[in-house]
Amino acid sequence: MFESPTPGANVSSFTQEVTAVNAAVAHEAYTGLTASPKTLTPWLFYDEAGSHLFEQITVLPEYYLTRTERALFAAHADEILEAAGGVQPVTLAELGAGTATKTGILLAAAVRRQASVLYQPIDVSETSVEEARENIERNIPGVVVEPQVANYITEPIRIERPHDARVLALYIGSSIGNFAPDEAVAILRNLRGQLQVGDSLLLGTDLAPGGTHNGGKSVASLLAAYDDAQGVTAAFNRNVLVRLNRELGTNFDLDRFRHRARWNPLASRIEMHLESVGPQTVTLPAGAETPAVPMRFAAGETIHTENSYKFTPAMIAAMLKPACFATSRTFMDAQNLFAVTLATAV
Ligand code: AVJ
Repeated sequence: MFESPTPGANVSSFTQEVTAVNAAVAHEAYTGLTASPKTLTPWLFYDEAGSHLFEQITVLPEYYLTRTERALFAAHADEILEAAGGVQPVTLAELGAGTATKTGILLAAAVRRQASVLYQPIDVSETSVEEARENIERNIPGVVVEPQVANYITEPIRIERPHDARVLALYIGSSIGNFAPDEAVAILRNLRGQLQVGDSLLLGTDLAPGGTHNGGKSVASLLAAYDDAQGVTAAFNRNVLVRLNRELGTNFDLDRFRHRARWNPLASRIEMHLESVGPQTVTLPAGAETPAVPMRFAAGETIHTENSYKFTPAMIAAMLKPACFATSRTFMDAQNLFAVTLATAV
């Protein structure tokens, strides 16, 4: 899904990076939009405007995920660090760190236990990890930040281990929810390859509605989190079309695609779609190696833009086990909306 393009030779690294991103966007759009059913991959959401819209989503009243996870970190940070480190110092490494806003709670707990903490944020976005470095180093003295720019899906990652330290790897924010079960296991296995027996993983997952583990979440409230009253999530979803219009020269008419959030109970996931309001044709212009393609949409036909998997405790265990992790503690809020699982590499 996250295939990395081969950048051309003899270009500056800036041009090379921009060219590589453009090629990846073109590749994803071409393959996804000529497939049946039509799909786009969720990483396409996160251009500058989309990243800003996502930040707005995290503070919406309907979007309980971010604030619930943050409260779990605040309540259990010391216990998490104690379990991960024991008598040893810890280093924290984070997949998909972004700007690392929630991680500060855990890093603050780590510097209470040891004089200096190495924090290794790993993210595809260089600007995000640089922002993370500035925020963290300014606000939490004692933390040394070593950012790594890498796509952890397609590229190898490298986690450094200062002498005697335990690694506490973070994969939080329900980021793993964007991936199908087999892809999720592959990501955790890749991470596990950098860890030693006894190191830890802290995994943040959104919980499924219903079920015995869950009292407080209805399908209706889950759907509201992905179709908010202010329309921020709708704008976030449609922004992918804005991006394709700008970067690839497609001619999507934004008024003719509706935001749809659906609960798929069999797959245990929220699906986001963009639904064509009537029959229409959109042109995907010719690319370097692809001809111009007319994309025909029937009335009601959708582009499937995102999956957001919702987990039961059994699903979390089933994902960790084949990646050689064993659950040591699970933290949930009083309403069982969100789970933070601390697992040990075995
Ligand atoms: C960033 C993948 C965790 O699935 O909740 C928010 C993205 N999509 N609203 C999620 C998202 C629509 C978010 N993740």
